[in-house]
Amino acid sequence: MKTKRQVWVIALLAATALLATDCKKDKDALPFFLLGGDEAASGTGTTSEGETSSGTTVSTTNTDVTGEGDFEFQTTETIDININVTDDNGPVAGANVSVSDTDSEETLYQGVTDENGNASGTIEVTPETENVGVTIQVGDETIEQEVNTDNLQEINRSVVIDGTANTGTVADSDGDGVSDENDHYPQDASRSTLVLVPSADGQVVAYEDLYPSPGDADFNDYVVKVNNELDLDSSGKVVRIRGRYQHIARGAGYSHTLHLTLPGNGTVSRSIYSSSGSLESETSNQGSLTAIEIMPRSNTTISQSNTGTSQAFAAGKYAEVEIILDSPLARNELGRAPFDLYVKVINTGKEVHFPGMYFETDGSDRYMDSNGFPWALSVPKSWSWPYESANISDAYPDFESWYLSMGQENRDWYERSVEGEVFPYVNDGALAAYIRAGFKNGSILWALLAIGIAGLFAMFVYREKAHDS
Ligand SMILES: [Ca+2]
Ligand SMILES: [Ca+2]
Ligand SMILES: [Ca+2]
Repeated sequence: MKTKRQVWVIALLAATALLATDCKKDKDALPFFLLGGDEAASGTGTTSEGETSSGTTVSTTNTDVTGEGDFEFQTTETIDININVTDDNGPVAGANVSVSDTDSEETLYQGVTDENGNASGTIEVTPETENVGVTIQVGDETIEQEVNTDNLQEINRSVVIDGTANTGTVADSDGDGVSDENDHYPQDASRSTLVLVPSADGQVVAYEDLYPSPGDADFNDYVVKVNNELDLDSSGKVVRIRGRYQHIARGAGYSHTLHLTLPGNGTVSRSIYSSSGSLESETSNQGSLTAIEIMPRSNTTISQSNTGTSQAFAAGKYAEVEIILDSPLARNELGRAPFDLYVKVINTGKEVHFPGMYFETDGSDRYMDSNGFPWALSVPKSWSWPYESANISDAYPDFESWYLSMGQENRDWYERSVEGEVFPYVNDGALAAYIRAGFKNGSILWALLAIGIAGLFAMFVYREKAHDS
């Protein structure tokens, strides 16, 4: 019996270990060989040979740049893209370059090479995105490369096609250079690509409102669920920005308005809806994109705080905003989603922004306290904020190591909360999405398989035991 019991214990341990290894993109957990691109950081690059979909030889010089990015408490990262395509005749114009998440298959960037054979832009990824696929389409030939995003700053690839690239003719109804097949707006030459930032699941943005005094760090004073999408033109520049902003918690005595500042000028259309979806107001303005009001006073946009232990979640009002830019903007001029989204505290007259945007004359960050702590935080997908007065470090045990390591450790800290410390916002929809993502990357499948094996062993041991007695 002793040996069988040992086998049973090993099976249970194996199952537990498999269940515990669902911590994606924790850089310490990555084997060394996946941390590619180190040699590229020297600037000399590495060249490798490959083939297009139809067997033409292609050589790619890789000068990708890796390193730690600026830490701005925003959990997502931006990566610049620079692709150059040439063949025996020199630069190849009109090649379609796209970048997508290899797991979710969401499009992160698309642009067409110019007369110098260059396509450039910026992508934004959450800790969920481990690898991106770079696809270059020239006529009916396709070149595909997969890149690991860990600590990646830039994807720089020079692609040389052997012989003459067949640019062929493809259907392009609006003539913007992006084929109908790849064009999200096939009848609109000003737009080609739709990108959901930081991903299709949006993000939760939380503010502390006692600035410049440190707050109680419960990150529930003003909480908003944000979904942003961008329209890119055929060169990969941003031409429109849309956002849906829903007020979801107000654990505060103060009242606030929510604002957005973007570079340049444009036309802003805003609709405000009740929590049940009936249209309450519609406005449209043309001009500077500084201090756009996204949501009116917070004491009128939600019916309860959603921070008390006896409350069930009740959603607040939401705004749908579309901004049509007067001139296209490079994606990296916008920064990370939700961009410069901030609250204005009516009672104190102070604004509360993310760190990394505004600096004092001595170079210090206006929105980072002396302990390196922020007043604003953004988390991908759904997130349950702490109950009133519950410190975020107590509610999320890995939060502290994440911020003390400047975002290098426990990048998925927000997925592990302490029961009884956080308000139950994460709903069935978000959980179902998480399980679907788990099935897609196989981690949940493996865990279920392990539970199954452990169960079989348990049954076996039980039957043996029954047999023995
Ligand atoms: Ca087109
Ligand atoms: Ca188009
Ligand atoms: Ca609070």
